[in-house]
This record gives sequence, C-alpha cells and structure tokens, in this order.
Amino acid sequence: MSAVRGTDAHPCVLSLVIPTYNEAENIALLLTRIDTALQGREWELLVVDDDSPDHTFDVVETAGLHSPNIRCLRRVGRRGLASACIEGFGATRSPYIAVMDADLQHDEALLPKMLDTLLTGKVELVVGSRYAKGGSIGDLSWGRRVVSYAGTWLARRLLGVGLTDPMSGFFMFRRELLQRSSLGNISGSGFKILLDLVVSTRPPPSFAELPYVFQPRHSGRSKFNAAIGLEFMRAVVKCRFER
Ligand SMILES: Nc1nc2c(ncn2[C@@H]2O[C@H](COP(=O)(O)OP(=O)(O)OP(=O)(O)O)[C@@H](O)[C@H]2O)c(=O)[nH]1
Ligand SMILES: [Mg+2]
Repeated sequence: MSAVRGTDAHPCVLSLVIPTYNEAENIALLLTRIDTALQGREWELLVVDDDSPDHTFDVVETAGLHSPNIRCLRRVGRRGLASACIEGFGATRSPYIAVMDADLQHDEALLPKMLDTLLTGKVELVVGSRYAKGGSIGDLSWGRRVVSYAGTWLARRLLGVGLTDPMSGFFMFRRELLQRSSLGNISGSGFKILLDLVVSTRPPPSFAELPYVFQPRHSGRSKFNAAIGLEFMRAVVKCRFER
C-alpha cells in the first residue's frame, strides 16, 4: 500500500461521494464496510441526501458524531442523482474523488485498488466495470439487463466511449478532471453521472477498468425505472446529433 498522506490543502487523499435517497437501511452497513476497506488510508465521506423521507440523513449525521470524516449534505427541495454528485464534488477537497451507490451493490473492497491505480499517475479515471473480463452483472432482472446492454451499446457506438461499462455508478477520478469538464450536458434525467463526466471532458480522460460483480440491492427500493433508462438513451442520441 502506498503511504500517501494528506496535506494542509488536502487533508484527505480520497473523498467518497455517496448520493442517497431513502437508503436508511443500507447506509450504516456501508459506512462500516468502507471503514474496514480503507483502513490505513486518509479519506472522508460525504453523503448527499435529498431530504429522504426515511431520514437517511439522520443515520449519517449520527455516524458523523463518532467519525468526523463522515459528513452529510442534506439538500431540501431538490432531487437528482447526478446533481447530488456534482454538488458533492464541490463540497470535498481531496485530490481523488470516488462515487458509489449506498445500497451495497458496489464492491467497496475494490476502493484501495482503485486508489492505487490512480496513484501510479498513469490514468485519471478508474471505473468499476461489470462488463470487463472477470466482472458480472450478477442476477440483474431481464428488463434491467436489456436497458443496461442497450444503454452501453448506444454510448459506445454513438459517442465513441471506450468504457466497457459507461453506465457504471462506481468510479474514482483525479480532481483535476473537473477543471476540464462541463458536467451536466448529457445525462438527461441526470441518473448516470460517469458518462456525463467522460463525454464532457476534453481531452477525454485516460482510464483503467477494474472488474467487479454487481450485487443485488441490499435493502430498500430502486429509484431506477424504464423511463429513466429510455431518457438516458434519448439523451445519448441527442448528444450524438448535437455533436
Ligand atoms: N441524492 C440523491 N440520490 C439518489 C437519487 N436517486 C437515486 N439516488 C441514489 O443513487 C444511488 C443509485 O440509485 P439506485 O436506485 O440504487 O439505482 P440503481 O443502482 O441503478 O438501481 P438498483 O440496481 O435497482 O439499485 C443510490 O445510492 C440512491 O439512493 C436522488 O434523486 N437524489
Ligand atoms: Mg442501486
């Protein structure tokens, strides 16, 4: 493990940004798992919660009383995964930023490897991929598979994106990428932030992919639906023609 320390300007090396809406039953376990996975690293975690009716923000704020590196940004009167992430990026200070879901579908054990890959300086973005060799979408439902395959195919084909899993919600990147990007352009309903980041960054970011097995949602209800999937595809096509 690289012994990379924070500095006065960047007290932590890694900031995790976790968007949440009604994830009270998942978030405490996720925080424990991340704490274990990132032992020995200097990290902070920001949950961006859209005033969840199940009071996810309360769980995070209570955890933050014991762990000052855990914070909650509670947005009132707002909704949106992508905008939550973008707002979260601006509220963190580390040189490396990770995004992951709160429902334990992403493999937190991959976080140290993602960080080490970035620390080599060879790439600017590391993506947890379900479609890279060794990865899997697990037992995703038939309908979700179709949306995922179609969205992935469209993004790769129409936008020339090289990522095997451009709809992944699990990735880590160098903060400098944000200076080269104009986020907010293509994600349509604002559900898939990775593709937005990659497409809006010029020149495109260098990237690596690490395979992982997508787990079933631990608890609570999905916010993804067919309408969001279709809106994503519409936004990809629109972006292609605008180019
Ligand atoms: N802040 C915020 N977070 C959201 C919003 N919608 C979804 N999220 C969070 O974004 C992450 C991804 O949403 P999910 O519902 O898990 O979407 P998904 O992983 O594509 O769908 P499943 O496989 O069914 O879980 C989760 O942590 C959600 O709580 C939102 O409007 N605002
Ligand atoms: Mg999920």
